[in-house]
This record gives sequence, C-alpha cells and structure tokens, in this order.
Amino acid sequence: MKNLLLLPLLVAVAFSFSVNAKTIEVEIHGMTCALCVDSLNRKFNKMQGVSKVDVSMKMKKVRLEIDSTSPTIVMIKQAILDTGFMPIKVTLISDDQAKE
Ligand SMILES: [Cu+2]
Repeated sequence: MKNLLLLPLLVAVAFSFSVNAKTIEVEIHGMTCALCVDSLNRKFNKMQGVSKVDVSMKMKKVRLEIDSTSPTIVMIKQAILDTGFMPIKVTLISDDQAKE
C-alpha cells in the first residue's frame, strides 16, 4: 500500500526529467546532396532521446533536440560517423534549465 503513495511522486520525477531537454548543433563535414540530409535525418529520428531533428545542408549543420541525459555527445558523434560523415564541432544552443 505504501508503494501506491510513491507512484505519483515517481511519475512526477520521470516527467520532470523528460521535460528537461536541450538543443545542440553539430557542424558536419561531408554532406553533399539531399540523400546525405535524408540519411542523417533517418539516423537521428531512430535514436532514443532525440525529439527533433533538423538537418541543414546549406549550413552544414544538424540541430537536435535531445533529452538532458541521453544521447550523449559521444553517441551523437558516433552516429554521424556511422552514417558516413565527419562531426566537426558540437555546440550547446540551449539548455531548458538556463532558459528564461
Ligand atoms: Cu549525398
């Protein structure tokens, strides 16, 4: 019975974690056409913890909205390498804890 009282608390904690997202931008080398953009889009759309993917060939950048804990920068870089591109620079655009 005590567990039932804990449940709402656990749900609240889990919810606050999922809400705690951040946006990062990765400069990518090697994108040359729409198929490159497409393969990166598909790769990140499959990745757990990624809520939004925005690939720009013009800017040579991928912008991702991700959970605060996962995926890590290392995982993101590896995913880019796996897709056949070179991650150049990772920038944290916003952290919702820092948002006003
Ligand atoms: Cu291409």
